[in-house]
Amino acid sequence: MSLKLYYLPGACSLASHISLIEAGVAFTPVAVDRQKRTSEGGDYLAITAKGYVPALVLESGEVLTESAALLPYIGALNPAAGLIPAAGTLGYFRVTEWCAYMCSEVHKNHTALFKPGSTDEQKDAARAAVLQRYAYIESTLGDKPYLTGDAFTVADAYLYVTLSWAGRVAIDLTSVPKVAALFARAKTRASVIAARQAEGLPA
Ligand SMILES: N[C@@H](CCC(=O)N[C@@H](CS)C(=O)NCC(=O)O)C(=O)O
Repeated sequence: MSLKLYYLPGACSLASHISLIEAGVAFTPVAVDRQKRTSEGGDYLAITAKGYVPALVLESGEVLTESAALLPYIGALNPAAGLIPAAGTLGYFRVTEWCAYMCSEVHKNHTALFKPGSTDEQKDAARAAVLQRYAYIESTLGDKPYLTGDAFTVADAYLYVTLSWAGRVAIDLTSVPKVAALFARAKTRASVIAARQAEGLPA
């Protein structure tokens, strides 16, 4: 059995989708809808009782969830792709540090922006919190094209995805030009273009 990625088009699972393509490993993408039905006609809750994407079914049949774990796992599938340094090195933990930051600080601060019924005050507070996290990233980038240097890592895939939501949730990236440049750079990667196409997203 090859790897299987369960995704919701354009959601955080897009980072795993991009990373699997970057890693060059064989996998099958399976869409999940808001009613928790899979494009294979199954019940997504039977794959993971968590109900949310992403979930990666491994060759053993075990299921791995949580982007902060999944992305380093995918990166480690093919060390030659350079998506994460060797496990146990400081470089490895730098990338996992960024994955954790992306998940708990950037991604989760979007919640009010996507939740039906959020008030304007809640949305404004969420935008300010996300922009404050992007400002931190801006302050660390220097001349680096990506978060940790020249290499596009799994953490950059996650950052690309949250940045791809910015227009939709009215987050203005003008004050973070290096972050906006990273987004523009990531957008042109073959993996990003292919994953978006596979998920039926606009180019
Ligand atoms: N802690 C999870 C959160 C994943 C998550 O928030 N997934 C969202 C999409 S970005 C989702 O599946 N939402 C649909 C739902 O919860 O029903 C992770 O980091 O992977």
